[in-house]
Amino acid sequence: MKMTFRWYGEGNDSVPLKYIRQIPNCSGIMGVLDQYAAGEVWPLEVIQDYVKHVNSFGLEVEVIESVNVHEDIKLGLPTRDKYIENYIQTIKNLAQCGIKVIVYNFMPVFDWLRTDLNREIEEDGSTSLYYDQKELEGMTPQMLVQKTAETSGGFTLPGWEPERLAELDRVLKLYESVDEEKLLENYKYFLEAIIPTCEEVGVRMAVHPDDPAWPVFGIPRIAHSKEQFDRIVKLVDSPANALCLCTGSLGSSPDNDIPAAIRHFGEMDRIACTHVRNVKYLGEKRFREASHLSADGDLDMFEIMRAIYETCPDVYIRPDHGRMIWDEQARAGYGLYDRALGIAYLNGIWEALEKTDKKNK
Ligand SMILES: [Mn+2]
Repeated sequence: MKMTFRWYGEGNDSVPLKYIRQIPNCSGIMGVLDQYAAGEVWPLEVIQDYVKHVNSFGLEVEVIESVNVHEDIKLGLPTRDKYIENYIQTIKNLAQCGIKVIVYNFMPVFDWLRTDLNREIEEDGSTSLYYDQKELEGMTPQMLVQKTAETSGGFTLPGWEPERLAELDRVLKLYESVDEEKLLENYKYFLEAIIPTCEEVGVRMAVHPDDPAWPVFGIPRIAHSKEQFDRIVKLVDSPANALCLCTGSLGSSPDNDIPAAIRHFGEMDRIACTHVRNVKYLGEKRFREASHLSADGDLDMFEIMRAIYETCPDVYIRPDHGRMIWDEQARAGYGLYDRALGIAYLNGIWEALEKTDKKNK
């Protein structure tokens, strides 16, 4: 496995690359260039400079996240072909700079959603991201957008790009005529167009699960269960059509057995990268994010790491989110301290797996 850390770019992240390099076993970052709106081409020279800069700190960039899919592609509008062409050009440019995996999602309108970004955990006074379906039902999408922006501490949030949300009313209206089957059909069209290029240039597409793992605001969502991912990997049958298995997103629903899902798709060679974190269930469709420790949440991190170790040991891993601890000021979920603790813990599990494995041979 390759342990990595998400980084938002110079001037856009509270965590310097130098600190990331100092986390034990962390060999690279999962990067993002969020100055480009969905549908725009990421220029080759800009990616080259970015990779060179990260490399100069002794870190690799082999995974890029949030190459966002334009809504017109998800909606299946006639204008989609132009945006798909741009997407293909971005794939080629990224591949030329040594990128091996592109993380994206096919969630309409909204990416991940929370009803509170800074929920205090009573036991220890730390804060974490929190979701309550009942609270969400009392809000319009516009209200949630406003609340998220107001409580983000001035940091940009992935999936909450201003240009995407400025169009909220218009786009929500367009989705009234798109159901799950139609969305899947549009998804297939997109994958059929891009996967041949991915195969040619050696890039794997890694789709991120819906978060939370159920539909919200009546908008269709098609990527939050093992059954749905089985359909997705079959849309185009290629190792380049793969998953970013995010344990916390899929795990927001207790119906999903995460170690079993890892084993299933790991054995099929369809997991290109993983986000590993824990969640704590607080009730029906109500949860908060927890520290990585199994005992602090409801996911069994040992079984998760064992499933990775046994079925896709070469995968890229990053701690997904962390709590905000020790009074750190950072982008919600993306502070240094708790994510670094998460890596140390996951490293420990991995070492135990490796050493017991050798003993048993
Ligand atoms: Mn994730």
